Amino acid sequence: MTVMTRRDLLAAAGATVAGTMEARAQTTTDKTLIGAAKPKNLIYGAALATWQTDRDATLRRTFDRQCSTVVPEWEMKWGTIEATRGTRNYGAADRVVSFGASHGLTCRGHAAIWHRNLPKWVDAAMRDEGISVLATHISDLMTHYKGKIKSWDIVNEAIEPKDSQANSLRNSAFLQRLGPDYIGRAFTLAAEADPSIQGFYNEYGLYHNDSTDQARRTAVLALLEKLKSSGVPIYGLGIQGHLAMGRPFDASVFSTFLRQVANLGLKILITELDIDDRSLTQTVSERDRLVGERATKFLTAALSERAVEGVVTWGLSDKYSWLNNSVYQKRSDGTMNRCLPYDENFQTKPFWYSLYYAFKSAPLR
Ligand code: 9MR
Repeated sequence: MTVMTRRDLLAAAGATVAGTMEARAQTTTDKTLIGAAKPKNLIYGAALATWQTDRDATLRRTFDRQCSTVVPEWEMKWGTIEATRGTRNYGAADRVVSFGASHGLTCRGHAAIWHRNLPKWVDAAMRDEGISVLATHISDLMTHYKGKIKSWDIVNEAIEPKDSQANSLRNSAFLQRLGPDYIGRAFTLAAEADPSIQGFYNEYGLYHNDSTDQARRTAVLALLEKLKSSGVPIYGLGIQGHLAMGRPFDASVFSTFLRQVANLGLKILITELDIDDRSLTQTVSERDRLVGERATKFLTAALSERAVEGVVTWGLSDKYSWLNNSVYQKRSDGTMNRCLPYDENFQTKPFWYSLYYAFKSAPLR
C-alpha cells in the first residue's frame, strides 16, 4: 500500500488546483474572440472613441478580454490633431494608445491622409505650398508614434469612380492641389519618418457583388499595381468591410479580389467590419440570424486567404456604432441597427459566433 506523505498530499492538491486553474484559463481564453484568433496568428480588434471607454466599464472589460488591437475612431484624424494650423494636439489620440497599453492592446493608426475630417486651412495651404503641407503632417504623426504604432492607414478612401477623374481617383482637395502622385508620396514620407511602419491603403466598397463595388475593386487594384511597380513602400490593403444586407455578396468574387491583391505581394487586413441591417424588416432574432449568416460568408472567404492578417470591427457594441449615432444612418423604424458582434447590452449575437468560428476554422498563418 502506498502511503502518501503530507508533502505528496499537498503536491497532489496543488497539481489539482493548478490543473483546474489552467483548464479554466484555457476555457476562458478559448471562449473569446482573441482566444480563437491568436492561435492562428490572426489579430482581432475594434475601434473605440475615448468618450465611450471613459464612461463604460463593460466596454473597457470587453476590449480587455476579447481584443488584441484597438483603433481610434476619430482621435487620430487630421481635423482632431491640428484643427488650427501649427497647434498639434495629441491629447485624445495619446489616450487611446495608453488605454491600449494598459489593457495589453496594440493600437493601429487611423488615418493619416483622408479627405474627410480635414481641417479647413489645409486646402489653401496645399494650394500655396504644395506637398510640404502633407510632409509636415505625416512626418510629425509618424515621429510622434514611433515605436508605439506600427500598423498605419496612411491613405484612406482615395478612389471614387463616380467622380469621373483619371484612374477613378477621388476628386479631393489632395488630387486638385497636389495631383495624382500624392498617394505614393504619402507612403514614402511615412516610411522616411519611421521605416518600421506597416503602411496600409484603406478603402471601402470592395466586397458587394454589384457594379458600384466592381468599379472600385478594379480601380483599387490598378492603384495598388501602380504603387507596387513604382517601388512605393506600401505594406497592405485595408478592406474596411462596411457591409450592407441590402446589397449582394458573392464569396467567390470577393475571394478572387483578395487573391489578386495578395498576388501583388501585399498583406490584407479587414479594418472596419460592420453589417448594416437597415434593409431588413424581420423580427430582431431573424435579423440577427441573417446578419450572422452574412458575416460567416464574408469572414470565411476573407480568412481562407492567407494574406489576410486579421479582422477589426468598427466598434464592439451596437450601442456605440456610427450607424446608431448619426441621424443620417439610423433605421427608419427607430430600432437599433444590430450591426456589431454585441448588442446594446453587451449580449453576444450570431455575428459574434460567426467571428469566433471563422477564426477557429481559419488556416494557420
Ligand atoms: O465612425 C466614425 C464616426 O464616429 C466619425 O464621425 C466619422 C467621421 O470622422 O468617421 C467614422 O469612421 C469612418 C472611418 O474613419 C473611415 N471609414 C468609414 C467610417 C464610417 O464612416
